[in-house]
Amino acid sequence: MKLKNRMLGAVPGGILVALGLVMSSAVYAAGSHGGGHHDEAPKYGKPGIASEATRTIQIELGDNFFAPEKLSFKAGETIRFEVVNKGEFVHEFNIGTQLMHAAHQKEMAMMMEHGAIEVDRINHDKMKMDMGGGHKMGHDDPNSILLEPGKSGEVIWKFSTSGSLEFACNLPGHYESGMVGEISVN
Ligand SMILES: [Cu+2]
Repeated sequence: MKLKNRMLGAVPGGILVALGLVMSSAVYAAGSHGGGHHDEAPKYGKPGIASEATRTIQIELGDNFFAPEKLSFKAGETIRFEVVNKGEFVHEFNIGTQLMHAAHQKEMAMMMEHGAIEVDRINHDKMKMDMGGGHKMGHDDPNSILLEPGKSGEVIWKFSTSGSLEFACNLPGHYESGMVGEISVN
């Protein structure tokens, strides 16, 4: 609703929104969204099945940190992450490679520009906005969870191959200010 008003009412706002849409289409076309995830998939595992989880790990999200900051798993292990946001800002827990996080940071910045994610809340209506080509603004990736303050959720992940990964929060500025941790898979 707000967005519609902005586009109709304020010309500069409308131009900014239009630019944002063009930029996001370019990102999708370059394959740094869906394509990128799939290309990197063998490096980082795949969504796990709850009944196969061998361990439950609790992850606390704060402003702006993770506790714990280091995780270590065996290749082939399925882990259930219980994630709770104890901070006052929206945070995410996202498992991936550095490259994937860098790509996701651009998407998160775009979501904030459009008001789909605010500093302390998620705007679920704007998350449903169609960005063209069937891509919704908000996407439900199985390797991540986005949480408002006080909320909790889970990620079930199977770590298939050995190597090093990162868990990160890709909201603007959070990764840089310390919301990144190490995952070593042996
Ligand atoms: Cu964060």
